[in-house]
Amino acid sequence: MFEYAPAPESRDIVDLRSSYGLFINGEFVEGSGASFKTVNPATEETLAEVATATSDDVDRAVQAARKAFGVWSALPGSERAKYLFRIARLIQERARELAVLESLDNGKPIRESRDVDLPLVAAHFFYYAGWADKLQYAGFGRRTADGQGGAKPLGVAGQVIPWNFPLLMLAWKIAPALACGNTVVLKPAETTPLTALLFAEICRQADLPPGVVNIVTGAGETGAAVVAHPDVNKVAFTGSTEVGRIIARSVAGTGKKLTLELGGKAANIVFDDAAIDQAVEGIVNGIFFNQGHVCCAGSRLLVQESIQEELLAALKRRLGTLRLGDPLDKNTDIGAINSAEQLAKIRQLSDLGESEGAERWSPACELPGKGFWFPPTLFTGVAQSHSIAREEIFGPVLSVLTFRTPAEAVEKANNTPYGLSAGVWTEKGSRILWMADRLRAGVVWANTFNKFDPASPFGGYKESGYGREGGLAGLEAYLDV
Ligand code: TXE
Repeated sequence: MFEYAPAPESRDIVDLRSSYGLFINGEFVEGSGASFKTVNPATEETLAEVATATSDDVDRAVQAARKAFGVWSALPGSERAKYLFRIARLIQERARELAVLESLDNGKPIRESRDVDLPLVAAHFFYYAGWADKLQYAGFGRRTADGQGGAKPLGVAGQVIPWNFPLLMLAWKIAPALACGNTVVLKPAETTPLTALLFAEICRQADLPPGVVNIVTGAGETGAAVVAHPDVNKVAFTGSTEVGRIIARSVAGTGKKLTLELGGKAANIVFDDAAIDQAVEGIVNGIFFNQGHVCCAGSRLLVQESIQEELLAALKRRLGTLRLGDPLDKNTDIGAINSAEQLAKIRQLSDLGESEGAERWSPACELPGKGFWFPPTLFTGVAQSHSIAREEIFGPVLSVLTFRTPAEAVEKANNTPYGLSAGVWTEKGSRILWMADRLRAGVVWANTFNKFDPASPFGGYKESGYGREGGLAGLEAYLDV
């Protein structure tokens, strides 16, 4: 049978250099630490050598940001907006290049980086550009003579981000910080530094004043140096709960403001009156989007007992149609796992699921010989006490549990130390509101999942962290009122 197969997105669009430096004070400079390799997780080939910033390099970056803060914070909001709009437009102009580079470095399907990540990245810069000259209307203090409102920027923001949405997490952090008049030292994750460095080039292209954005690459020690620097006024972190705890402890008592966006173990709850086909699409999107490397992934499926059989049969049929493979192929649904370490964690937790007594199922699926891959996986017969029902796997692994009543669904959904998101599938509007009131989660999606909008605040309850990113609430994290 003839199958339509469009050519893979060409990697030639990316001007990949063999080595990359740090971006400090508007210049690319060498790092003082030993460089590290960033690899393509789909092939294990080295993409580039990247500089490691030592604490001395971080100090230079913070000093540059401190100096730039005087200039940047004194600009009228309308001027800062112009830069942010310019950056947003440049992101749109260079979107294909950024999307291909993101897929190369991260392993995510090009369909996602091109159609989800990049449009959202640009949207965040447009959205916060729009706020830069309207902060006085955002309710942050009263208007002052300079028209900037009674709220003041905090100073230098130290931002540490993860590898699952490298450019989008950068946008979530940098756009609101800059709109409010702060300057930034950002550390991308060590397995995905490349799009942040291309973003640095875009800052230059936009003529952003030197020092307003600084990018320091390296591993956890570089992140820790950013967090610990005494001249950093605000710390924003997205990553593991474990590192979030370390950061919260190290920041305690320093007067630095802190926002944390940590792990999750979200429940996707399907009631017996839900539109089954629609719910199946939402479940698939909820856990297999971005290989399940999503903090708000719907990694626990709670299905009402009476429709369990029907729903699981439909879900298995759908999983059989997912295509795993080359992230640059436009037909690919599931790309590569980001790193060997993450693959080992997914394998270990999945094996544990089996040994604890849950039943494991995957569709027939050939894995490429090289690179880091894991098939879409379903566990049924999962008890709440099982590790796979409690721990964040951060991979394409779904744990299925059942419930009988709405109250039981709420109880099971909330039975987790996390509280980032949840999904509810039902045709009954009143039930959606009833559930949303009771679910301890920062976001509750109804008859959809993984929907994002720059105007909507995002963030967690409980061990998923504190503070909000996005929307008006996202500005609050970068202002003193
Ligand atoms: O995260 P880390 P890892 C979860 C997910 C995943 C697990 C481990 O469950 O399997 O965490 O991933 C920097 N001070 N999430 O090990 O280590 C690090 O260099 C300052 C959920 O990759 O938290 C990177 O830039 N910074 C999550 C960033 O922190 C430090 C996304 C995140 O890395 C540091 C990622 C330190 N002491 C993983 N140690 C989400 N919420 O979306 C490390 N870093």
